[in-house]
Amino acid sequence: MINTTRFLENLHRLRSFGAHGTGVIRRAYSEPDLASRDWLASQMAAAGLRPHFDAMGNLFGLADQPSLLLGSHSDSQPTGGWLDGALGVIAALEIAQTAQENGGPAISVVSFQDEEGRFGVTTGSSVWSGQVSQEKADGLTDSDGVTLAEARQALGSRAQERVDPSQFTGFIELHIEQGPTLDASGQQIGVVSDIVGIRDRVVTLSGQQNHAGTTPMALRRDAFQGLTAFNALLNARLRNVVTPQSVWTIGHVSVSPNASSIVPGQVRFSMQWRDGDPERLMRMEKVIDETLHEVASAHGLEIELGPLLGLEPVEMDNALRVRLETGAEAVAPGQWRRMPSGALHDATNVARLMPVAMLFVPSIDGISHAFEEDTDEADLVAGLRVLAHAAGVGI
Ligand code: HGY
Ligand code: MN
Ligand code: MN
Repeated sequence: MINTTRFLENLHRLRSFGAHGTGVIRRAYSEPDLASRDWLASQMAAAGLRPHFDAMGNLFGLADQPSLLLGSHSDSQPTGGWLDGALGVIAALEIAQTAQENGGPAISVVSFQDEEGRFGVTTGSSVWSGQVSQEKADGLTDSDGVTLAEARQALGSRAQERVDPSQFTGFIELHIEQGPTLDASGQQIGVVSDIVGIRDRVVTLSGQQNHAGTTPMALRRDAFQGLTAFNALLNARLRNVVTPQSVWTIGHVSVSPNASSIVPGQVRFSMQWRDGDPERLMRMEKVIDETLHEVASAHGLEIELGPLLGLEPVEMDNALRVRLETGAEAVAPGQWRRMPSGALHDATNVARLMPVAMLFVPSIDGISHAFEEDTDEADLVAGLRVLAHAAGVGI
């Protein structure tokens, strides 16, 4: 029998690593991230699985025969919520533990590393799936200029060889929705139809740092003014090529030298956009590039573009999705829907290797990537039960 008390206790235990108010600060490779992974490894061993870290720090709990793989990630955003990723990992652990107690079926568990993109986009599963080579990923930097190669040295002797994906028959990821749809409709479960695609790159605009009192406005090459002009123009122009599902975000900005009496000489910012249609992603890219060049020329700025990172939209596997839908109807009759995912997930990368499917539970007020992120306990347990159904583990 699924033990919901043990499941909720373990979810709160994982929350204690890097706890910050109601949320967590557990960036990939940080001390709380590695401490939580060591704890997870001990829990995997207690569930009869063989814990195994690969060179990226992806942590697998391996069954000793071919198995379904369940899980998600346990790293967090710089200021993250307690359920993003954690729910899928702890639910997987509970189902593996129950399967061990029931004498089967074989279930393996994973917590991928750096899903939250300290170094890019879903970095750990990108490397495991072959989407990005280890060598290329190692050159990626975080917003402080630390390379992935440097950061992953913190794994020390944990790091071992790549896990062979051919031992897994499929992958199912339980996650919070992170948006408003289920909460607003009062439904308990979302069965994912497809996951949107994403593009993400760092842009640097460079002008001339100068005195804020003596430099006439007309002579300035102010990088921050360039960024604000770019943002306003981009918002106006993208509206011609997008749908209500398209999103774009400038989420990280670093102004240099960031002093009140200095005309900013440089601004470095993240430019991210997402959509379910690969062609629209390309059209958005074209608008972004043209607008950048136009603004740079008008403000006397130089442009430097970081590598364009991205993942294509993917559809979920039909057979696994139907297993989740059958489970959803059993656990929450009439209280579930099929829906796309606007958030990125490791499942996108894993789909290169095996059939994948995902399910969501509601996020209260649709809030995520924030300390306030939360989900009703009844919904957390409903998600666990649907996952158990789909995995064929007695509930
Ligand atoms: O940003 C995302 O969609 C994911 O939470 N990493
Ligand atoms: Mn997540
Ligand atoms: Mn996230």
